[in-house]
Amino acid sequence: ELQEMAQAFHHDFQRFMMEYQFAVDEMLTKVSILREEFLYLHKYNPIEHVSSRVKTPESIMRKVSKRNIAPSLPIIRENISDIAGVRITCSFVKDIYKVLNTLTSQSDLKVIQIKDYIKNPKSNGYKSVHAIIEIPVFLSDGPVNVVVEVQIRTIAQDFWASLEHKIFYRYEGDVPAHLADELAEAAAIATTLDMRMQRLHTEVHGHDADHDGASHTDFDN
Ligand code: 0O2
Repeated sequence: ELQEMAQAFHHDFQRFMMEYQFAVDEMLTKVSILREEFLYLHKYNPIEHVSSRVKTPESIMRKVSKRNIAPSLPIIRENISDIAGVRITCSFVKDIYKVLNTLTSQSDLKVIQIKDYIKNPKSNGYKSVHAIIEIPVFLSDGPVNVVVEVQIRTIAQDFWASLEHKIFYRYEGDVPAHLADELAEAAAIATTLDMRMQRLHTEVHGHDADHDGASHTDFDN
């Protein structure tokens, strides 16, 4: 009987993890279509890089224990929104909102929450836009809605976040004050760099490169 229970649990867990992987695959297809279409319409690519991951069971359990929630699959599904993650890196801040708006207006997606850490940076200096999105995945016995966290950031914000993440883990969350200060300063420099790069880009390409999504003339031609 115990073995049967273990088998059933194993089956449920495998299926749980697979659903998140499929959701990532679906989202990656959407992002790749957007990227190619943008390039075709505007001869310009707003997406620099795309990466993805499904959280490991260890990392999921770490969050479960940190949040003090019950380690059951339905409760985890309900409470942890970044099991499936897609990260989109853009050259310019304007492109972040362009990509965000195009993606979140797709009719098969349901936007659960937008966390705009560019408008409201975290106290450590972290900047990115997070979109918590529900995407349907079609399995043999019907569709399931799966939550994916899409993080959209500039190259400079990504550079900063990856170093901060390493430092944060190195000190197990207790970053020494002088490092925290330097990180905050580096975040401010990254913001200045993003503004300068955007200004240069606009000066060279004009506001052509700024319009939101596809203009009507693009479709009419
Ligand atoms: P990993 O290794 O990327 O999976 P919480 O996750 O509890 O801090 P919340 O509200 O549950 O916060 O989720 P939120 O704000 O959407 O953040 C989830 C993910 O965003 C994190 O996942 C990071 O990837 C990224 N993130 C958020 N804040 C920071 C930050 O201050 N610095 C860096 N470098 N990344 C951040 P994980 O699970 O922490 O890590």
